[in-house]
Amino acid sequence: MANILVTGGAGFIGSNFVHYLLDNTSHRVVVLDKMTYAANEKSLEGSDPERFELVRGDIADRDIVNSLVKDADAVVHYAAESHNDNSLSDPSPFIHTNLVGTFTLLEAVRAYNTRYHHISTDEVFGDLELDDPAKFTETTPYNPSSPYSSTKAGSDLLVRAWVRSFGIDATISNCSNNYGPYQHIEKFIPRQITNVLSGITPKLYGEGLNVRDWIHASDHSSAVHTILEKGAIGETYLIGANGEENNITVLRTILRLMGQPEDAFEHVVDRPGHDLRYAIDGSRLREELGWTPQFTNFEAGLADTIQWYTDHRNWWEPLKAEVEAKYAKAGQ
Ligand code: NAD
Ligand code: TDX
Repeated sequence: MANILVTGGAGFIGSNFVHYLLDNTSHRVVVLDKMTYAANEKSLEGSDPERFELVRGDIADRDIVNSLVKDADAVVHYAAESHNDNSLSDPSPFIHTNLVGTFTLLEAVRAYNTRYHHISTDEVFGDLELDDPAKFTETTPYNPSSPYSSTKAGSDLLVRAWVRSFGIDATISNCSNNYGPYQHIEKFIPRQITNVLSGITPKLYGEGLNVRDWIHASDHSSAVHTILEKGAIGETYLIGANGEENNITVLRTILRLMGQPEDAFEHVVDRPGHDLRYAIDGSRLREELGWTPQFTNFEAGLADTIQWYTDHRNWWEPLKAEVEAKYAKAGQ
């Protein structure tokens, strides 16, 4: 049994990972989370208090970070400002959390010689053309587009430098777009599901031809756990499940699964600088570490996710009016 410190464990992917660890290992889990607008304490309800603790605090706060890292056997770093649209309206929290926060954690794991796994995104590579057959690999050059993705790219480069200069025990993973339970309703899939459930017309940016490579959050968790246990120190692994779909197809599928006409949506103002396509070549993780995803049928995963939001109105309904008011101001 080990003590695992999970930053950002009250957010979407972090809370899925906490449930994964509690259900599949005997580890003790401490979550450090600032409880921003993106966090939800309800996402961690039911966690065994003998093996789980939630600490409210900022990853850029050196004292709290040092006190928790000192007692941890490993740190898995999910905490971030994560939404591209927010980074376009105010980049400053992205600099603070994604860059200064990551720096603070790196200094702590360096001081206490602690195993560190860094969670990142495929958006650090920029985007691919729609008609380009290429996919991102571990050697694709960094070319981020937005304030969000540039701060994630910067945080990855800090980790690489701390490995090279100070010899910290770190691994990095870059994952594609996640979907599943506990995702904030500002994001594409849960926004549209909860729009339908609230009687609001779903909103598609531009023509909706942009492609995202979808993976279920539960598969992301099993991949991170595999890397934590078997990954080579200093290495980067891309995580993906061959889930490429364009946005209009995803939206039509959601509408069909929810018993609505497939054209019951409206086109709204496009995202400035909108990345065209992301696609992950995840063969290294599969071949070297033997990981495979469980959710290989995207439509079945979407149906489960629709069911989860239908069954958990009390989780998202209090947030809905504020999220939609913010989008309405931007014409989205
Ligand atoms: P999220 O926005 O749902 O959750 C982020 C969590 O971090 C929240 O609980 C928030 O309170 C916490 N947090 C923010 N600032 C903090 C700070 N200064 N100190 C402590 N806690 C803080 O994000 P998510 O979608 O779950 O993403 C988690 C991680 O996964 C991020 O690093 C993100 O870049 C990465 N990622 C996300 C996706 C995706 O599709 N959502 C894909 C690949 C990688
Ligand atoms: O209402 C919407 N309508 C719409 O068409 C919203 C919110 C989004 N979109 C489009 C924009 C994107 O092409 O859907 C696609 C997905 O949008 P988001 O859910 O905002 O995700 P994305 O910008 O692709 O980034 C996500 O995946 C990579 C996560 O938010 C990041 O944290 C992660 O790094």
